[in-house]
Amino acid sequence: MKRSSLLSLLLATGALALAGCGGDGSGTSTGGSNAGRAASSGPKTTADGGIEIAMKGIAYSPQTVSVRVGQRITWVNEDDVLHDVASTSGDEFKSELYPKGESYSWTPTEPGRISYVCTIHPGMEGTLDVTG
Ligand SMILES: [Cu+2]
Repeated sequence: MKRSSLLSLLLATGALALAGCGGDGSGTSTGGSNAGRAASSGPKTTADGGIEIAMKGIAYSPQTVSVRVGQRITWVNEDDVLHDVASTSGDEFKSELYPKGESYSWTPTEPGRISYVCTIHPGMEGTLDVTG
């Protein structure tokens, strides 16, 4: 069992390197393979009224989310690599790195704008607009 977790770590590292090579788009190229995915279609709502943000393709989806104070936010890792969430301005939160299929939840307690990042993927950033 030790061996298979080492293998998945190696795979994750390889995927990360690939993503690093391809992920340099500056936003508005029309020929890009995943252009058009930038438009957010609104976050998923969970059964208890919380909000779900996917970590997919080395990005948060949707990238910017409006939430209310007290509304639980859950980040679900759908990638084959580890991700985390760590706020860089505004209210503070930080998760551990976690693998595909796992999630981290945090509930804002005050209004404000929060910027957050994945600490191992430069450019993987998100914003929460918390309203009272
Ligand atoms: Cu990440």
